[in-house]
Amino acid sequence: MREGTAPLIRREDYLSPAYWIRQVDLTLDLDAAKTIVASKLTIERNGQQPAQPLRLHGEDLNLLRVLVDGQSVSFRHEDDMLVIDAPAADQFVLEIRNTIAPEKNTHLSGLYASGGGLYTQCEAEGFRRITYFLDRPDVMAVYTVTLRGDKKKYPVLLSNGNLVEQGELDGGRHFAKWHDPFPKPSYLFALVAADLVAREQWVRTRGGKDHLLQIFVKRGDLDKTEHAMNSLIASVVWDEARFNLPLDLERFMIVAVDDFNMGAMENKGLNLFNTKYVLASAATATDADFDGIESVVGHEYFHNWTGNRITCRDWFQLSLKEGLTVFRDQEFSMDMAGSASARAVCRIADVLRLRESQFPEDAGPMAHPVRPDAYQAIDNFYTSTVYEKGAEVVRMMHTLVGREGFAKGMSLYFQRHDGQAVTCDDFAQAIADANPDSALAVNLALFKRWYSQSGTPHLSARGQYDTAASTFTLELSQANPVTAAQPNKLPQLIPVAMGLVGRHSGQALALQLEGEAAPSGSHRVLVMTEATQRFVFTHVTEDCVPSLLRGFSAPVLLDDGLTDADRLVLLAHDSDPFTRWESGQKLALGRLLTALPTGTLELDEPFVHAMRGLLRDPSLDPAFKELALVPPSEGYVAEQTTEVDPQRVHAVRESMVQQLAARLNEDWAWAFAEHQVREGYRPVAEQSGKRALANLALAMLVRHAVATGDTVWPGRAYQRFKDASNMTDRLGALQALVNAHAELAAPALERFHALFRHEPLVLDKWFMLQARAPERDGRVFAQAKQLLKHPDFTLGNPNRARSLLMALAFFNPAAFHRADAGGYVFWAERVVELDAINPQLASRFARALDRWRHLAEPYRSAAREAVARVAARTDLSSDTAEIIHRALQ
Ligand code: 0A1
Ligand code: ZN
Repeated sequence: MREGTAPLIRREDYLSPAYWIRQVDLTLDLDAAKTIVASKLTIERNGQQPAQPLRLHGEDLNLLRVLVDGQSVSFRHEDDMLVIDAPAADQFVLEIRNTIAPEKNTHLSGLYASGGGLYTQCEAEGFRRITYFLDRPDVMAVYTVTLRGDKKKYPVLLSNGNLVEQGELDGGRHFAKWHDPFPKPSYLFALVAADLVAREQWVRTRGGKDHLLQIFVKRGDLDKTEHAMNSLIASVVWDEARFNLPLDLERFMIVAVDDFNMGAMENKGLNLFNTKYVLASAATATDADFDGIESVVGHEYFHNWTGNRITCRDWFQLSLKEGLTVFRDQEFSMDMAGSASARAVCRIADVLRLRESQFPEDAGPMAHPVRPDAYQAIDNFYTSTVYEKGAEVVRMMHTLVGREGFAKGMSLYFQRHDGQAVTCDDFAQAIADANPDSALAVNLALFKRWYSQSGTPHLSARGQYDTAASTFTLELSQANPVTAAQPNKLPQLIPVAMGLVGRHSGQALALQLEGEAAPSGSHRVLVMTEATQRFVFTHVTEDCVPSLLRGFSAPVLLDDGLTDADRLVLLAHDSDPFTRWESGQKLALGRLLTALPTGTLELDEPFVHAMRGLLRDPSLDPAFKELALVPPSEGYVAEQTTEVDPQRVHAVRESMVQQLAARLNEDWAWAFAEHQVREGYRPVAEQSGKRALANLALAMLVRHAVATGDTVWPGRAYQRFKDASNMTDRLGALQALVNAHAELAAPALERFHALFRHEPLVLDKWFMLQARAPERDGRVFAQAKQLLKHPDFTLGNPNRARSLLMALAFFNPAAFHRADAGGYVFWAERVVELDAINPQLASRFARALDRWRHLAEPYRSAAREAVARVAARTDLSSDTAEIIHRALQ
């Protein structure tokens, strides 16, 4: 259905529903061509709302029958709603019978077919594509579900909760009946009917109860489920240990499916996962894939409490569950990583993700607060603002009340709201009330501007050391930029974790603020509540460099006013690994930005020396070094400029990488040799750090060799590619060849394809690697266009579509933003093509050009034209129309 002009839904218009649905009894006769849905709903009028007709959501349904208390009633359709006029009683039973066609459902929302099986996706508004319902998260019901289907095609029949009955039916069919005792919103409903096998594991929780964990996959994939199962067990243990939240279900199931719009889905007791976040073996998955599985398995499992037991009152509160659950999965990954240094590496990776996607979002036409005020299509608000910035908001609360205080706040939150559908305000209130003396509680209204104001605050800091007075004065000021739909901004509460590092000694100095009787350690959190504030540190015995925003204590853009010399002090001595890493990034960023106007860059010796020092420093972790030695991405550099010339940014950054490759050539050779993992593959931080640094070193060595006409390192890379015993090394070597445009890249790519042509997730990597290669003379773009026609390419599978389209448009600016506008033509065609198949995916892809205004000419005009061309179409889905029209506003 095309609905480009769907109305705007506003947060301030929230009203509780006119009716509650208390019980749902569903029977589905499953068939890919035509599934019959019989639904029996126990409904109660909500006395708080005036009497009115019952309006149920429905989309793409074929209605057969409606009965109220067993009697036919009159009904009508209004837009997408089924309207039944004033049912007589305050309580009644509504019976509906309708059919749906799963095999025609290419949106992958509702009930759809994938690889011979049937699967559901109901968040946010997919349940209405199965049957008529009050499809909103504050309507919570107890579900009993009977599934009937062909036993050969669908030997496994799953739904939420507990299996209460199963048996045979006539004609080679069978049935299974499931009951979920927990009232839940319709978006958490799920069913699966497919030919699957399961890895199973019993676990005992602290209360002494045994629970069954199951991971269902296609036959042949069982050997790739060990890591997911380990991650699930670790998640169960962690949530109980860290937050006292036990598994509340007799069985917890994960099902992997090839065709899936997102990463995974937390349906109560029956999580559905994109195969990408379940299947892994050393031969087919990289270290990053293993980490991704751990974090997504954790994320979905943690939703069982933060999202399912306590859910959202309305979709504007999405960050209530998503921000909190991302925070929880980030903490989980850090705790799993172990050492302080491995934790810091996790934190840096999280911050990179936030800055690369959320900061640009917050500066463009899609800018919205963590708790949005209005939307046309809710699917468009599963954004990095709601998720990643939302997690930062929770992290700031954690910083302000401390680890113990936060745990207390979480207990209070569950004590107050378990079983309810609530708001972001309810969450913040619980954390504050559990910590009445904290800076959070004292400034709660101010703090909550993080929920209501969009845009990334700019924090600027200037420090001054007074030798005579032995004081260090730090002046902080914030500016909150105007963003889409929010012209007036107020100051926000910004926690600034900081320390002072002695300029000569490199020591962490004791911190004592004016008026304080004694120093309080060498690390503290300054709480900024005004537009400008001054902090005077006394008894400062030495000139010093401020180390600010440690651990990235707030999601802001920091202008620290530091010199290169200051940054070198922090890079060498700061006890906070995040600030240390950031100092190196800022040294590189400064050079890139200075070089942009001319397009030429000549690296200075102090910088090269510092980078060499980092690489050779025996006290640093290899994973940290890898992060520190990769210059800021093209996207991040572009973000720091007002008019982006993507080709210029690319040229300058490439030049920096090339010079680092040349000038540290011997050091890279050393690093490659020193960081080989000799023992068997294990996806642990200690090994993966070495592999990451060795792969970076190899990439640098091959780059330099190709530039100088040397064939030794490309040859070695090819050999390593062939002989690798794990995917991380194999892909690393292949990437080194492809990214350097080495002659051996083509045979290596061919060989890789032949080796893995039956492994869909590995083929995705093959597409992605080619789409993300550094552009040279338009070759990468030409190749990407070619790949569209490859027999293994399809727009029907989201992972495959993403691995080519998103990789090119979001992660390869120089290949995408072409002076001849070829990239934009490609984009417009694909948006339209994809929109007819899968609007959710299309609208995500459409966002690749939502910031066309930020581009320099000639890109800007050409991009605008492409966006306008798509906007002129009258057949866009409401998802895509919303993105396109916002982009032009
Ligand atoms: N709640 C899931 C994400 C998700 C959202 C929407 C989906 O379909 C449109 C699917 C999954 C999570 O946060 O993991
Ligand atoms: Zn989530």
